[in-house]
Amino acid sequence: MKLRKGSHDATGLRFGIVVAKFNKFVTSKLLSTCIDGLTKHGVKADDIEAVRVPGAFEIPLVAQTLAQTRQFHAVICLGAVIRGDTPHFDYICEEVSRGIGQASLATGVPIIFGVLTTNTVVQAIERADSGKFNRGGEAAKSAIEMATVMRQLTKEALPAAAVPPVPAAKKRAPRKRKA
Ligand code: INI
Repeated sequence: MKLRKGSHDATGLRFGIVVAKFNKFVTSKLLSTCIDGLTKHGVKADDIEAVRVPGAFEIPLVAQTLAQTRQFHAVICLGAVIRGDTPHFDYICEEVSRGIGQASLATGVPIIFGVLTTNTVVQAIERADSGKFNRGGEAAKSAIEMATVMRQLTKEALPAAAVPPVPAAKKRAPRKRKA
């Protein structure tokens, strides 16, 4: 059996980051700890490109656009959605999680879900704190692991000639109409 796994050596890899401005007191912490996490594992500052968007709802479109440029080995999404008194929270959470997943599958580029969805401000602060949950640093680690495992899998893809061709559909003779 061959067990595949990513490594934590990110030397030479390039990362895109999408970060929401909404709840900036949390997302700026997520961003700085994420960048620390990447550089700690060998990523050069020049190989990181960050894009700010208004809120979490806007993350998927920019993440997908970054992925489509094929310039990044992985894209990391950072945001903080904090529950309020209305159902707004549920709409944003549903859209951002679905959108990120869909963008990753559509582009084949790992897109990491570093968006906090919490019931309280305190929970969000704790999760962004590098001394506690450190979700920004965790997102960086997941991105490196996914980028390195995907690189292995795609490098070892069979050449096109080795893949059996899909049989062409047989053409039917047109039916004769009854007079
Ligand atoms: N955006 C967030 O990133 N977090 C939130 O908690 C939030 N709340 O609670 O409203 C939020 N709203 C803004 C939203 O993401 C969009 O930017 C806005 O609706 C414009 O499309």
